[in-house]
Amino acid sequence: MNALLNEISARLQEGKAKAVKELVQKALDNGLPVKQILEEGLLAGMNVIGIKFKNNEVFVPEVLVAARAMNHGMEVLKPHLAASNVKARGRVCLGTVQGDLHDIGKNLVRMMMEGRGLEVVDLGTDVAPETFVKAAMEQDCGVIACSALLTTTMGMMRDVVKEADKAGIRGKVKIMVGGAPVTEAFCREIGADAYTPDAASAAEAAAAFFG
Ligand code: B1M
Repeated sequence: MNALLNEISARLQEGKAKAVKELVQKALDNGLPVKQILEEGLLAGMNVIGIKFKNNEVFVPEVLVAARAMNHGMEVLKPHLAASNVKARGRVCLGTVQGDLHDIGKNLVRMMMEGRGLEVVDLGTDVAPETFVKAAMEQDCGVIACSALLTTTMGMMRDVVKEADKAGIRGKVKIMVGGAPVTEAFCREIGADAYTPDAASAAEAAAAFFG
């Protein structure tokens, strides 16, 4: 692989935002294809962070600085993406369920998903079931991803599934659930499509839904 791309990936993993930004610019100046810089530089680095996070080799602060470095690199790359016809791998509508204001885990899920090349429509916290479904329909999302941290709010996920059923979108929109009190058994009980225990697995599962 190109040494410059390796360097982007390595600096990103170290969370060196300024260096990543400069290296991405250098790669563009050297005429490297935008898609290659994205996939073999930025996304490759985030992928390593995702794997290490899942294996408890790095923790939340390292993920946050790596994601910040990726965003800096993306700032440079973004204007060139549209021009070179590089499209997101899929679009996910993400939020913390109604009544719940916890967003640290949800934000990690977003970073990992973006690190996998997915576009994320972040609805924030305290998101009503109808809002998830409306946003998914209006913004053509293939996945609705719900986070909950409270035993008192995780039940809202059942309503998201019901709303999606009612709107007749279950054939084309997958529903993913996660957060500390959520389990695989709960996911099956409410008829959601996937439960994942952490942000990296959530990104992996969402990417798999898009093939
Ligand atoms: Co709250 N809180 N909190 N809190 N809080 C917990 C969750 C709690 C376990 C603390 C405790 O009592 N030991 C408890 C819940 C008990 C329960 O229901 N079983 C609790 C409570 C009770 C409350 C309040 C009700 C307290 C009160 O006011 N009496 C209140 C509720 C407010 C509300 O939401 N309506 C409340 C408020 C708050 C703060 C605002 C102060 C703050 C949130 C700040 C914020 O998020 N911006 C807060 C915090 C920080 C916590 C703790 C300390 C940390 C949560 C966290 O961010 N963890 C938490 C106790 C604890 O966990 N030690 C606690 C780190 C984060 C990375 O983990 O979000 O689990 P987590 O995400 C993980 C996975 O769960 C997964 O990926 C991440 C890791 O990769 N994941 C997904 C998350 N979403 C996913 C979605 C997926 C897949 C994976 O697919 C879609």
